[in-house]
Amino acid sequence: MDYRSDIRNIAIVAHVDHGKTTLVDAMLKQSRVFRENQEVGELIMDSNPLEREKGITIMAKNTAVVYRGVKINIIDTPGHADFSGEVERVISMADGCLLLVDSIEGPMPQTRFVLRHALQGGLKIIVVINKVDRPDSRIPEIIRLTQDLFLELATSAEQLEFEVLYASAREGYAVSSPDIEGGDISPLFQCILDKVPPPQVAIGPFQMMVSNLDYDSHKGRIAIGRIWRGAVAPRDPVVSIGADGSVSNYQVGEVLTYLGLKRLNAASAAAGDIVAVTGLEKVKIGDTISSPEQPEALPRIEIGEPTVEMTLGVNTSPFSGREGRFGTTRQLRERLNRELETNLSLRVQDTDRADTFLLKGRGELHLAVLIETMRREGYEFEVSKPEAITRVIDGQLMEPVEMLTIDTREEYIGVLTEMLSHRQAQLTNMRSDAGGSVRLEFRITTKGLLGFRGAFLTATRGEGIMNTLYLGYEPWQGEIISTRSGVLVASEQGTAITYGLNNAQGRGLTFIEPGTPVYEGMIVGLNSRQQDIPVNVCKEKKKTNVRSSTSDIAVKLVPAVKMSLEETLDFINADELVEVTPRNIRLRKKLLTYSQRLRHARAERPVT
Ligand SMILES: Nc1nc2c(ncn2[C@@H]2O[C@H](COP(=O)(O)OP(=O)(O)OP(=O)(O)O)[C@@H](O)[C@H]2O)c(=O)[nH]1
Ligand SMILES: [Mg+2]
Repeated sequence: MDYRSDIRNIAIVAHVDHGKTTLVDAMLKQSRVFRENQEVGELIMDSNPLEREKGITIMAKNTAVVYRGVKINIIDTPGHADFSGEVERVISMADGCLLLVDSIEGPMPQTRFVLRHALQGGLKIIVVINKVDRPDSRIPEIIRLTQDLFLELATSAEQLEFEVLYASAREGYAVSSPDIEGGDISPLFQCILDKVPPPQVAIGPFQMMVSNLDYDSHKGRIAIGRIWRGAVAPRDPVVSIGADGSVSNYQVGEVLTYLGLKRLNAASAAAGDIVAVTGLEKVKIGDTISSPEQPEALPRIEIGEPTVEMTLGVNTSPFSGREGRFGTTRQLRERLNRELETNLSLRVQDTDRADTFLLKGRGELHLAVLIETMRREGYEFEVSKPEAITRVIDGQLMEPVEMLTIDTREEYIGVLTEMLSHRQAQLTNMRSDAGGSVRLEFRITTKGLLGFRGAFLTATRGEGIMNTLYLGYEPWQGEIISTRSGVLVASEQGTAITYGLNNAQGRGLTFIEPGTPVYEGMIVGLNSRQQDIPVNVCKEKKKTNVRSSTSDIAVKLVPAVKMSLEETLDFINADELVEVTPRNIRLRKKLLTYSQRLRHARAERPVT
């Protein structure tokens, strides 16, 4: 074994929003990878449009900077629990990691998840207490909580001795002690050089693990990963070894290395570096690329199992085919298969209906992001309510269980525990401080959590943060009865008008504006009773020759309740669907006509 003292490979991991991507901004800007006066903005690595809109990282990405002649390959990772698969996928490329901990929030559920993975992977960890510029920082307490977390998760005594830096990613500095005035980010670079071990390299024929894929219209498929042994150059003959051990022959096109936001052509690259190679048309994530002389597979990447599923099928609404560019079974299948190549924690299965697929993911957001991406690409389709994935283990029905952590104000404890008791949650821990803030921890089934986020935000009037951590499978705890009331269902096809909507508002809340085209069976509102109510929102006022009063002319409608895609997934019941097109998101009953629904309800009713 040898070392590459000119390289360090690090991953940046943390709970959501603790400042990973902002820290990468500071590292990029201060290592002068940009031209003078070049406008680069903020959250540079969050390059995907949905990432920019949501303000969160969804996909792990590579970049690199050079500090004092040493190249630091940096992997930015997502902190949201639904994208945990991304962390699992890329962590093996790194020898060290920066564990960011927010100086106010402290260690959170996902901090635990990523730290556990990093420790298991044997990574050297540098703790970065971030956002120390904030006046309400609780540094000594956060350090203590972080130490507790290490005590709980460390697999060896050595791992308990970790470096700590204090940083403001946003203001671009890091210091070794909270008493030191902030300057720039160089203490962080220096710490990485000093503490993260340089990559070990094996001597021998070329061997690389593919951890990511990219596409380029000119270059074709690009395989990204770390070289473990030997070296590679353009036009080298190589083989790729697939999951089933099958071997394919290729010739390398280009070899690219990272610098800032660019990928540079290299004459060759050697073990220890993270590179991108072209020319391997069918290679997959997890495959090993190696020299034909010694084709040996590296251990494959292990990704946690999905916990939530929903169906995605061809749009069967009366408006099908009007708004999307792609929507046939074949087009949907092709698109989903393409997604499987990079979205490792996603699963797609056929169902007993040829035009419907079963999608399995790591959470509602994981699936919602895929749906939103497809809709923007011009696809239309329908999806069902997300449900927790049950399994039968040793003859027993099991379901996923999660830890739910809530940070909020004391006054909401009552309403939250009441809501959660209906969702099969058990309070496991409660801590409050003198200022009236409280942290609650619950053990809850994944099915109990589905749809809770919206209710939580309403109940706490935005004064709460909730986070979840997947714990494992436990025996089935029984059905949860839906507490949602019935919906208002359009009884006729046509265009909604003010008069009809005003009538509907007599029965409940409405979801659509006048002028919206509707079809029979489309959900247009929510009522306060248990049953669904059919309403004719296209109904016009009977024409008479006499105007009875001026109030008839200017009916004032209550503004429509608008839901985001994620909210609609939370909202619908098992007998309902969300119709997704590039232009609209509609809710509908699975059975469109009243008589169909009635017949179905009669057939379902137990015989007495
Ligand atoms: N005050 C302050 N705010 C910061 C600092 N670092 C990041 N932020 C803010 O925290 C928010 C989240 O920052 P991101 O860099 O997107 O966090 P992240 O960890 O990459 O988030 P995910 O990738 O979604 O997990 C942004 O609004 C940042 O401006 C800091 O040092 N000080
Ligand atoms: Mg980020």
